Amino acid sequence: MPYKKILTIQDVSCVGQCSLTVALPILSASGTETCILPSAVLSTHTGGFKGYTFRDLTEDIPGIADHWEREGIKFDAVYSGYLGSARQIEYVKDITRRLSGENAVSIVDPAMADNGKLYVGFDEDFVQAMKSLVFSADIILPNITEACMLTGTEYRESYDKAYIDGLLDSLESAGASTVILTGVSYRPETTGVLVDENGKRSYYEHKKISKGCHGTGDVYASAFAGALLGGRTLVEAARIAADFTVLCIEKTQGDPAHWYGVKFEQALPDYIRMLGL
Ligand code: PXL
Repeated sequence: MPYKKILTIQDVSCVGQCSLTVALPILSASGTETCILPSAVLSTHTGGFKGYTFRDLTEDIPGIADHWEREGIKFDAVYSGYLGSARQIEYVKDITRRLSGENAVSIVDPAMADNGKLYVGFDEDFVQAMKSLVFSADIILPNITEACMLTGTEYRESYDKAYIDGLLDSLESAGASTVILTGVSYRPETTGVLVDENGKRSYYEHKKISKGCHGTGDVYASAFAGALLGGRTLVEAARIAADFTVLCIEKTQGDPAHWYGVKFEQALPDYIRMLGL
């Protein structure tokens, strides 16, 4: 099994099971050396808690990157998630350019919106800045809302295959190469993921348990990145990540007190088994 080194750049939400507190354990469990660059520290995520703290770490990023460059550190993958500002987006592009090793892959989860709405704190300028990162990446993992915002497509609650094909066409014409479009649901009882590899499309349909669980986008993207770096194909990695995410939701449903995230820790042994480790 390959031993790859990934850098993941996203915030630390101390409580809430998203971003780095999800990415680091999942990527490590995949057998991948996981380096982190925290873009901000929040007391909790912004999706439902009130009065959270936010410490912006943008100022620290250039010095950290310069140090890594002086040390000759290179990564096999750079994976970014939730970012706090347009300036951070520029830094992610710069780091990807300077610190990617040979054949490195850049993975961008444009974590900024869901269910037709931007997350708290984001605006249209941020969406514009995110476009430059997304359309220069090797692999992107938007949900339908994010794909709409990145392409100026009208968001629809219900849609058909033609709408999704049009969305993927728009992403491709804007410069996307490989797209993993999450949360594509053609039937009420199922959802799925559409993998578009330079126009070659395949759909993996799976059980839909509940709508819009917090942090599942981060769980999905991290499990996907770990499987990919562990040597799985794009389609295999997309399926493993979907099966793992469903399991995480199943382990959480039925516990209304746990509304803020999923109990992914309890499914990590299954993830490791899915990877054949
Ligand atoms: O899961 C995405 C995410 C990451 N980080 C923070 C968030 C969110 C979603 O709301 O608020 C701080």
